[in-house]
Amino acid sequence: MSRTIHLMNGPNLNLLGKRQPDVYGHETLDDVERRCRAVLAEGFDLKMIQSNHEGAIVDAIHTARDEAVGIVINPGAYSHTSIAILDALNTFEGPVIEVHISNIHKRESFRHHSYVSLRADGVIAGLGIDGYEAAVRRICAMLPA
Ligand code: CA2
Repeated sequence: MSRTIHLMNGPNLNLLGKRQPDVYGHETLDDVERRCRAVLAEGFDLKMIQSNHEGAIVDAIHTARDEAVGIVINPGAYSHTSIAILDALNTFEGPVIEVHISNIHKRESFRHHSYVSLRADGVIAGLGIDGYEAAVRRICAMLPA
């Protein structure tokens, strides 16, 4: 039976590839899913989740407690505000990698701090959507057969 990695995206990331290409590029969340599936190690599967709602992301993390072996998460703007998402991730036992498409440290100061980073085993920022692929590869490597 395959082991499932949950790839979660927070608010406004459904617009990826459709607005602000100067900041977030031209590729869509469907492209992210296709590229991440292509780098999955043998025996792993991927489930994509996107929500614009904080509570729905908390619920998705609770579901991941039963279904997922690892989480890749771009919490979007909730990275900088959400203790609820941090608390939920603290109940998850597997590896967690936080991804930001843009380099949050080169942007406004309110983006420099992420609550989620307090839990993340790794943080990737500024690699565009390549960062998601790197995170999926890393989670597979952290969970050998
Ligand atoms: O760089 C990232 O991945 C962010 O998590 C993206 C968030 C932002 O609030 C974080 O500070 C950094 C915003 C996501 C907005 O996504 C859009 C995508 C395309 C068009 C418009 C918004």
